[in-house]
Order: sequence, then structure tokens, then C-alpha cells
Amino acid sequence: MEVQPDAAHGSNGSGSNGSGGKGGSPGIELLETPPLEMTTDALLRDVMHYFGHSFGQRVINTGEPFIYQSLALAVRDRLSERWTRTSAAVERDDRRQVAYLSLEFLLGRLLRNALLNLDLQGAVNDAMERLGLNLEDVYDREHDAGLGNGGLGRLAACFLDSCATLRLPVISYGIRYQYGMFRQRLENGQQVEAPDSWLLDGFPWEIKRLQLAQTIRFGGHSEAYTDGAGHARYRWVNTHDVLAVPFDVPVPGYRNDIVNTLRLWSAVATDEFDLEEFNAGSYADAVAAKNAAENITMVLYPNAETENGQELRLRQQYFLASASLQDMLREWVERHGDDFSEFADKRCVQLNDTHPAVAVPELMRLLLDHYGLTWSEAWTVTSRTMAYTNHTLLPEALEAWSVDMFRNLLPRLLDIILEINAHFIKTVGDRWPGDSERVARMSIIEEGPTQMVRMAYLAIVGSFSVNGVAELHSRLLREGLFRDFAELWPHKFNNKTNGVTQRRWLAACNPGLATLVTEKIGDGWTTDLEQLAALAPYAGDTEFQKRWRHVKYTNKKRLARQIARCTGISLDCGMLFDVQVKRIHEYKRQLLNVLHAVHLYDRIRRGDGDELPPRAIIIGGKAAPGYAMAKSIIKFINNVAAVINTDPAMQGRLALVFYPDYNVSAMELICPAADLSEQISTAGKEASGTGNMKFMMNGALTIGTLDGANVEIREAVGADNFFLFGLTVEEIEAARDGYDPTAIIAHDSDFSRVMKLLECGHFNRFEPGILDPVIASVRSPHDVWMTAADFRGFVDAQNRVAEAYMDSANWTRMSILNTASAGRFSTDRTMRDYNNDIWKLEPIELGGR
Ligand code: 26V
Repeated sequence: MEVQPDAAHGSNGSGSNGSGGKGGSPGIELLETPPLEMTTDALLRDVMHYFGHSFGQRVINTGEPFIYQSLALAVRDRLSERWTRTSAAVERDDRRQVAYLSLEFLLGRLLRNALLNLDLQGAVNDAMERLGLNLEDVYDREHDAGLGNGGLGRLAACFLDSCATLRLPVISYGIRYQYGMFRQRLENGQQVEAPDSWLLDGFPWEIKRLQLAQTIRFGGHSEAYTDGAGHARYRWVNTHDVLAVPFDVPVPGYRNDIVNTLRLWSAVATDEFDLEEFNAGSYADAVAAKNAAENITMVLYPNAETENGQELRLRQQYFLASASLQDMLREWVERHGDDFSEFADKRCVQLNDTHPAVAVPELMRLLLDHYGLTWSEAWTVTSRTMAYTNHTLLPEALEAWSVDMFRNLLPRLLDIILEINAHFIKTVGDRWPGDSERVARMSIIEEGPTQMVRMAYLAIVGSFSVNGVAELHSRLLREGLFRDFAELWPHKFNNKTNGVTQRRWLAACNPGLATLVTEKIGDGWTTDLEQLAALAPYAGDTEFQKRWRHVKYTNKKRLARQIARCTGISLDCGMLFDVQVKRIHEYKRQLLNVLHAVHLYDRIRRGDGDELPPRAIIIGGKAAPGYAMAKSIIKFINNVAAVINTDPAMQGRLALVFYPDYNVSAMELICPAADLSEQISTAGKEASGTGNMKFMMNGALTIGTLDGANVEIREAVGADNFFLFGLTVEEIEAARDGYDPTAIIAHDSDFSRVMKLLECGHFNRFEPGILDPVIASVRSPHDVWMTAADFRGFVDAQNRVAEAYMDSANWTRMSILNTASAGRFSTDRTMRDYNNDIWKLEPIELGGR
């Protein structure tokens, strides 16, 4: 262990922890200290120490934040010693490591999972009881770390947990946004965004490491010169520089003493920058410039899949890529000097979508301009180091930056991109001589009125591996979007089906079910999810079914309480809880779900609902602030909900809830309580989905299309235990030609009645026209998402659901079989797949204390 000048209790000092980071002088070896005790007494003592001394508190109240903060620090101390040992082991062994680069890590809360992974839940529970507090209330004091939009960001967070649990030496790099995903309020049924100032009370898990700060350049221009050896070289001059300061967050593995690092970069103005202006006598300008620099990490972009092209977003991407690569190279050079011949054997960079793909030219730049490699040496290193994961098939979500923006912001990188493209185009020309159309199709630069850099193509050209996130998605990439590239480099393309961590998404969020499962089959499933298969033999066991239903019922009560608190709507827990929570997007078809709700409403009103089980349809999710149609869909849901929920005839038979401010913590309450999981995207549009896996794991049945990982979920659980409907990818494409929703509606009396209710203004009596765009989209022959095409199939499948739910023994059997079949959908399996095929890491071996 090294001396940490600032390593006193709870300091946010600049000790050397995480991976590497020695200053100049050799450290003094710190004397071996005994490990911190994991007992109730020791924890209580430390909590009170922080509470009294660090926060200056004397009286414990249920509502105050300081017990949470104090507990988090006491737990962080226990993580710290394991963290130092993990970092030392990784450094000592000098084996292959992965850097996972992502603009998003949707962490949610950290305390509960830290306690679970350290096996401290019992001791801390007792400690809180002794203070007269309930641990659940303490958990509730923690603000979600909402540093992501949705699936892609939450996936990265699940990867952290699984990599640490599998002992994989993976360091993850991201951005420490001051404001995470916006908070959603509803005003008159409409979404209103509020800033998420999640750092306001402080974030007790992070440790600032100022001595590892990196300088990031923007602007200026590139300049040719001849070096001492007579070689033509380039340098990037006249730049505006910003400092990237890392904050490290510990990532504990499950009961294995491993603690990996999540390194989040924060932008700070450089001193030189300020001084220059200051000396020129313009203090105000200097402060303004400081603001501009620090804006880079101010806010998470909330526009997944829409509104691309903001310059600040490109700044964020480059800031992350450059800081992370410089950090890796600093650490490399400390050990290996400037010999990069083994770099690609010992390091791998996994790009989470194209968001950090500017890392490809940035690594080239650092190797060429800073370390003097030749082009071909640098390219060999870069293209053997990078690996790229694609997360979307939607053309509008494929990133492209204008060449002009690149030239202004990152001139030296544009040079390098153009040169990469020149080499690449030659490769294409050699393989397909004379095929200029193909060259234009594949070029990294898209020609047209404004030239664009196609980031996905840059990522593919610069990587040795390209993967999709579900089998269907990976096939569609190879056959569609990236077809030319798959033809050129078939060996690069592979699939890695997503997963979720069962530690958060079953063990922590559903203690009732976790206990029941463990009683039956032991606790091996926490690190080997396939063991859930051992539940299958009990699926028909009446006694076990009874207990299974009891757990579900208890979870439904917990959710109903929360829904009553935040919406005022009271739900009866005998109702079928029919849940769709995810980002609001046309392709996910929340609209189709509401059409079904209106159909049920209509059936009950016309006296045709006596056969139906009572149902609560729960929808939650955020719309991108600039995505007008998604926002209108939220308004639409709320208007329909207002009518349904106030109609006495619907009482106890049908309810529609819009769950406000859906986030990770909300899902922890929601997924254990769901009976039915809605996965109803237009086939070919949802890359994978991961909510589908959380619901399945917690015993919900799925109603879904053949899209994303639904296909594999259905395969795993068996067609009989999955409610399938809708057109396939091929059928969707075939049905586009001559698509005529009005004819479909006319031929379906249920559908006609639904449309009549909508079109006569039944759900917007005092707001004429407000729902028109949404309603019109159903009738539009240009509806890309083909909502009308799947209406009949969806309603029929929902009728099968209703019938199945009435047979409670059979429903419970299917519910148990869903959990029993969820084994494949652990991120432990996903990470093993990445490791076996792409990363090839050996597990960390901790040394003795
Ligand atoms: C795009 C943009 C563009 C503008 C600025 C902000 C921003 C943020 C995110 C994105 C792309 C999001 C892509 C995404 O989230 N894909 C989801 O990835 C999940 C994990 O693989 C997968 O389960 C979902 O099906 C897929 O939609």
C-alpha cells in the first residue's frame, strides 16, 4: 500500500488509488493496518464518527441525509482497502486489461448493492435498528446517479457489476455530468423537465484524483513540421485547452474482495487559460471562458435517438475519448516506456456505441504526434485495440458529424480521419475494382451538400470486433445496415446478447422472491443464474405456487402504495398488473398499448367485459425534450387515463396509470410487482431490450413481438409460456408497400370503435385538437411503426393473456417457468461471452494482505 497524504476518514483527497497514478517521488510503504471490521459494532462506531465529526451532527432524525452519507462513507472505507488491493494486483501482474468507454453509466443507487456485494446487509440492518432507524428509509435518502438515458446506459452499469464479480480487469471510463437525466413532472398530463442536481448533497462514493488530470485540446489548427530526424510530422497548435479531472467510483464484485474502478471525467478550466485573459485585464472574459470550459460536462444529453449534431455533444465525446486514452497511455508508458509493440496484446478498448468512436483517430493522433510511431505502426496498434458495440438499427440514431464541425473543433483529428478513409477506400477498391458505387456507399465521409463523418463506419474500420446486442439484431446488422462491411470483413462481426445483473435485478430488488428461490434451490444462482433452471420441477407444485403468488402479491402492494403516493390512484392488488416502462418512443409503441386500453374501456362500457380479469395498465417513461410526438404520446396516455380512472363503471375493473419520473429506482419497485411485461416494438426496431429480461427474471410473463432479445426469451421459456403477436421483420417490410391503415380499421369493428372514440374527442373534450397528431399517426399510410398493422394481433394476444390470468394455478406455473428460464439473461453470461470472444482476459488474482 502507498501512503495517501489525504487518506484520513472520508477525505475527498488525492490519494493514489484506482489503477496506478504515482506522482514523481517513490512512495513510502504504508504499514500494514488490520482490515476494517465488518461487524455491527464497528460499522455503528464508524457511522457515528462521520455523523458527529465529518457532518457535525448531534441528533438523529429519520428524514435527514447525514446518516445515509455517514453510512456510505463507512462502507466506502471497507471498499477502499479491497480497491487498493485489486489495483495493486492488476498492476503487479501486468496482464491484458480492457477499458470500457461509455458516455453513459445509469448507475441508480449504490448503497444497497454495495452492502449486498460486501455481505453487510445483516450487520448494517442491525446497526440502523440500534439507532432506531429503518435501513429501507436510509436507502431512500440516496439520489439516483442518473448518468444515462435508458437501455444503453443501464447495460453499462450492469456490466460493471458482472465484470467485478467475474474478477475481470476492466476499467470503465465515463463522464461525471453535473446534471444527469432530467426529472420528469407532469402538468396537465404533459411532461415538464426539471434539472437533476444529483450532486447537491455530495456523492459520497467518489474520490477525486487531481494528480491524474489530463489536458484536452480543442480548436486551433494542425501544422506540419520536420522533426530532428528529418521526418515530416504534425502538431496541433493554438488550441483552447480544458482540464479533465477524474473522479473514481468503486465497483465491488459479489463477495470476492474485488473492487474495480469507474473513472468519471469532469471538466475544469485550465490555469493558463485564465491567466492569459486575466493579464490582458479582462477578468470577466476569463471567468466566461472558464464557464465555457466547464460546460463540457455540465449535462447529459437526454435525446437518445433524436436531435443529433450538437457541437457540445461532440466536445463531450472527444473529452471522454481523449482523457481516457491519455490516462491509459500514461499508465502504459510508466511501465513500458514508449514501446507500443505489445500494446494491442495487453490492452483493449470497448466502445459503447459510436459515442466514444472518436477514440479511433485520437489513439492514432497520440501514437503519431506524441510517441512518434509511423502511420502503419500506429494503425496496426489502433485497429487491433478497438472493439465496437452497436446498439441501434434506427437510421436516425446513427451518428454523423459534419466535416466542418470537425475541422473547427478537432482539426488534427479530421486530418487523421481523412487519411484513414483514404487507406480504407483503397482497400475497398482493391477488393472490388471499379465498383465506385460501393466506394461511395462505404466511405467514412458521406458526400452531399454538407459532408459528414459517419461514425459507425469509422468505428467498424478502426475495430477488430463489431457486435450487436441480440441474435436478431446482429443478423440484421450483417444483412442490412453493415452489409458491405460484413462482406469485406466477415470475421469482425459477432453477437453478444445483452443481459442484466441478477444481484440488482433479483437479489436486491426482490428480497421476497430471492429468499423463496434460495430456500428451494440454494443461493448458487446469485453467481450462476443458470441454476434457476432447478426451479422448473416445482412449477406445478401447489404449495410452492401459493408462496410464489404471495411474494408477487406483497410486491404488488408495495408498488400500489407508491403509485397511490405519487399519482393518487389506488389499485386493487388482485388486478393483473400489465406494465410497460421504458423511454417513450414511437418504435416502442406505447400507443398500441393505449389503443388496447381504450378497447378494454369500450368493451366494459358496452357490457362485454364480464369475462375480463380486472387489469391495471401501468406505463412509465421519459420523452426526449425535443421529441414532440413522444411528448404528445405522454399527453395522450394521461388523457385516456383521466377518463378511465374517473369512470365509475371502470372501478376495480380497469385502471390506467402513468408512472411519473420513471428511473432505475422506480424499476426496482416495479419489476418485482409486474404480472405482464409489454415488449411490443415494431419488429426489427428494438436492438435488444433489457427491461424484458428484468421482468422475466422476476416472474412476469411477456407479451411481445419477435424483436430484439424477445426472440431469445421466447426460445428459452418455450412458446407456450410467452404471448407472441405481430408481424415479423420480413412481414413488416413486405407490408410497407401499399400499407393502408384506414382499410385495416374499417375491417375490424373493435378497431373502428376505438378510432371513433378517439376521433370524436372523447378523451380531449375541453382540449380540441390536442391529440390529433397522435390519432392521425395511426391512420397514416406513412406510419413507419405500423401500429395499425399489429392492432388485431395484439388484442387477440391480450385476450389469451386475460384467459390465462383467470387460471391462477396455470398462470403461476408459467410465472415460475419464466424465472426458471432466465438463466441466459445474466450479464455474467454476457461478460463471459465478451471475454471469451473479444477481450480474452484472465481473472484478477488478489495477493495476500
Ligand atoms: C443516441 C444519442 C444521440 C444524441 C445524444 C444522446 C444520445 C444518447 C443515446 C443514443 C443512442 C441510444 C441507443 C440505445 O440506447 N440503444 C439501446 O441499447 C440497449 C442496450 O443494448 C438495447 O437493449 C436497446 O434495445 C437499445 O434501444
